[in-house]
Amino acid sequence: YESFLTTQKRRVSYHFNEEAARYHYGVRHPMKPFRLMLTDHLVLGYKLHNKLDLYRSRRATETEVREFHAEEYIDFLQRVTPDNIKKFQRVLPKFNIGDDCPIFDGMYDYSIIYAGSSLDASRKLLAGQSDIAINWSGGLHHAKKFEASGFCYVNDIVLAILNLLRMYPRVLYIDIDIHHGDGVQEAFYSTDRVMTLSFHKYNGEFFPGTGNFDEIGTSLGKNYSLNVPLRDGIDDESYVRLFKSVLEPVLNSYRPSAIVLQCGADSLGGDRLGCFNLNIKAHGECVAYTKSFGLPLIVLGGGGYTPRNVSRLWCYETSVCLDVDLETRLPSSMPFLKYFAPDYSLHPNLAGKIDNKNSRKFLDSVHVQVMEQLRTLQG
Ligand code: ZLS
Ligand code: CA
Ligand code: ZN
Repeated sequence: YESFLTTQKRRVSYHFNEEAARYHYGVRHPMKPFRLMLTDHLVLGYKLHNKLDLYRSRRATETEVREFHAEEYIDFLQRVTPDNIKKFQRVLPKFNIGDDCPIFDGMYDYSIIYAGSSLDASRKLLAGQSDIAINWSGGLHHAKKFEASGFCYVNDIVLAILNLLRMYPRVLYIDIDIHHGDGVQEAFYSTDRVMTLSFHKYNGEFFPGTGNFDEIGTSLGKNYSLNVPLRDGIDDESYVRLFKSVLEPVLNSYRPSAIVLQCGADSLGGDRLGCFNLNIKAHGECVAYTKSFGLPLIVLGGGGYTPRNVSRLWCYETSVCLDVDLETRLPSSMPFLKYFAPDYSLHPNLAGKIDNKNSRKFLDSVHVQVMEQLRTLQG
């Protein structure tokens, strides 16, 4: 019966408000919401829309955003604009506004749009109307209660998880963005109702600088925060093996009622900010493996700074959620097709450009450390 459940095709809902793609962080800024439009065109080009429950999501309300964020911070986000920013000069450092998190036109509107889609995704799961709910515009894992951080203003992940906790006793959060999921970890650091598991590049310097093994949680949350720090250049084989070998025991010991998976695309090879060697199929295999346990699942976007590869990845991962195979050759009648030149392929080779600094010995020791923390949890 169980295998019937997991091989059954699952109902997939897709939550998107195309307005999210229209905002600009600034000309030199690596975060390009336009990548969401490219993703949507690929999903449409492959005719995946016909197989999804498509929802144009609504904005998050002020009350919803306040479930996590401080009143003073939200008041500030609502009021500040590029035109009146001078009036706020004194409080900008306090809210961590600067080059990474600039004040651009419609910044608050953009934030409540992507957060609204994650909230819609959580509601769809809670209502039992969807098995897998996707929001590629979400996954902004660095935003804190009192401040913006790393291109993130409102933490849509925390808001969605808080909503899931109304019904589900335990939620597992998995983060495969190349950056540490610090905002989500911090929000649930002292509770055992959310386990956070982030895979990321770590050397103490790489943004945000956190995510070593010793960040395990406090009080009731002790050992419910798991970190998998990695070095430059990790390849498909090692990453997928490590991901599976960690996730299986995590699921068996924690037994979550639902999973939230952040699929940051900056862990792909060839990313403008990243330094891993992953191909699209390997990244997608992590999604497929997570899905194979048959738990209610929210799938979110996140980082990803080479738009042509971000959109290829998230379109492919949409197909993984749907259990449908896609032609490797991209659909020929599609706006923006020129972005995918010269290969026009869903699976260009993205690997091999960066030296792999993760030796077998290092990865084995990473695995051992995570297993030891899990053992403490059961004891
Ligand atoms: O996880 O490394 C940093 C912080 C700095 C260096 C960059 N300067 C601008 C500020 C101080 C220490 N910030 C990172 C943030 C990475 C956020 C990842 C988000 C996510 O993927 C989830 C969505 C960073 N890396 C690269 C940049 N910032 C960056 C590169 C280029 C530019 C242009 C615009 C702005 C200033 C020049 C900028 C930031
Ligand atoms: Ca991560
Ligand atoms: Zn990232």
